[in-house]
Amino acid sequence: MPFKKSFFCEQLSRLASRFCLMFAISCLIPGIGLGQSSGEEKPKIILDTDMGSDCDDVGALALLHQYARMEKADILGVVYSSGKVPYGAAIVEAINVYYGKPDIPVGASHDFEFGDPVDKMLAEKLARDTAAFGHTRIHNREFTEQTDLNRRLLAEQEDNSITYVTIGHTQGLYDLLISEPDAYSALTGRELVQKKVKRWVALGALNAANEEGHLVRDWNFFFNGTSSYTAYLIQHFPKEIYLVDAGSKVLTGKGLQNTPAGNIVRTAYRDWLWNVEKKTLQDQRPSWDLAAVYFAVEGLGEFLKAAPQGNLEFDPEKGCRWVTGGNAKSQFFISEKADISQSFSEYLNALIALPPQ
Ligand SMILES: [Ca+2]
Repeated sequence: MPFKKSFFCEQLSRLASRFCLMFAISCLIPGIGLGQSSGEEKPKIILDTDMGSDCDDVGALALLHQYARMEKADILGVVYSSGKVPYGAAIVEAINVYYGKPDIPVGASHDFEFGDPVDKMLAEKLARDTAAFGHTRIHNREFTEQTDLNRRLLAEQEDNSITYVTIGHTQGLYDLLISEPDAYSALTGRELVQKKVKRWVALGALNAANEEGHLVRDWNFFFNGTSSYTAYLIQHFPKEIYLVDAGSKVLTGKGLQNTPAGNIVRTAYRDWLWNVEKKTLQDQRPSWDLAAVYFAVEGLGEFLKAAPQGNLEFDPEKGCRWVTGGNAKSQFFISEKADISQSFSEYLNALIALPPQ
């Protein structure tokens, strides 16, 4: 029975290599750094995304699912805080289905005038393809309104326990912060955040710690009408803020090449790469949002470092910059260590290539 024997050997070899990869990755995860302390429980995360505008959000959610699978993080919920392309929440649901977690709460912006107007990764096409990806909802309006979901999630959690991660616009978190008491909580948004949120991790303020002290404007904090919301948050957010400036030279995509054709993460990467840059998975692309999720779960780990103590100077019109000095310890600026782009890229590619369950 040569066929059966070789088939069995192939399966065994495949399982062994998967086990080795998982083992190698769990050994690689250093676990603790700035943002987490030794003995601290795994982070409970709300992920606030603008996927559709870009696809590294898709990789970031895939990465977060793998952390959850390894019991390194809990996913409390995901918020899609864009409305002009009202199909990102469906992609979130499809990714959750792929990873065997269809019941993770998903909220969405019901403001259809806000966000990036360009659907760069064919989000509408993917959202409508429920037959391929197994999700059930298509349009943002079919999902819980984002502030309703955020307030419910916060009200349900223990005090000082939530890591709120923005890898897109800042309007969703702003809306939460200025929200009024409701059926979920008698607290205002500010009181609720003060009580329940532990830290805000933001992919934003890219290159703000430049040596020349130039004011800079990055996509998440300044574009698509976000700068006034960001300015309010930088000034009024009542808990620690971690600004992550990492991932621009950390390329991902290759790791998805051998994942199943039904993997929506692979499909979204492939479509974005081709539509925007006429490139393929082999060519890869930057990984800003994955770097933010990495920091939210692992802290500084092997690849990141913290800038000297300071705070973010923020002008909604002119830009922002990291100003070193002062005694305030509520804001932190996180960037890449030198010469880690290749190893960070391999690390992230290996994680997002892992099977869903
Ligand atoms: Ca994003």
